[in-house]
Amino acid sequence: MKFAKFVTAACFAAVPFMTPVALADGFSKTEDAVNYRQSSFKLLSHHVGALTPVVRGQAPFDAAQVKEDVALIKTLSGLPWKAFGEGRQGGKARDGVWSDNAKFKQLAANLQGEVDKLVVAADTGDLANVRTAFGAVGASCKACHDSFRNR
Ligand code: ASC
Repeated sequence: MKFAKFVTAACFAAVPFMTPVALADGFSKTEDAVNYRQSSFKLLSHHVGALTPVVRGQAPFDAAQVKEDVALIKTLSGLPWKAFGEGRQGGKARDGVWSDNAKFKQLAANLQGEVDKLVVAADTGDLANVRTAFGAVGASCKACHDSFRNR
């Protein structure tokens, strides 16, 4: 084997040993997973919070702005879940996230189902529709917090 080829082969052979131990979720440390999910929840809560005064009639209903917030809620509500993998305990997450994982996943899926309905409601441009769908989204946030989030 030529020297250059040998060096190349040796380098590739070393790759598995150089890669930081990463679980299948793509985070190299649990702290990164906790930061990822907390960051996405924070942004999610910002855009949910932006709609709260609108559905309460305390801020004007701007259908285009609502659609923009709802589109972000749709994207953001899909993000945190991959950061709750095996061994990623931390933050305000209760142990139940892992010990009762089927229920946690069901509640996460419920949220995403209600958000899909909110997208449809926002597309109608009708505040009453948005109000109803938004209420269900909020209820699904709360249902999961009540079971799985420490105060
Ligand atoms: C929010 C927010 C939550 C939910 C929840 C709904 O705006 O930050 O966690 O709504 O309070 O019950």
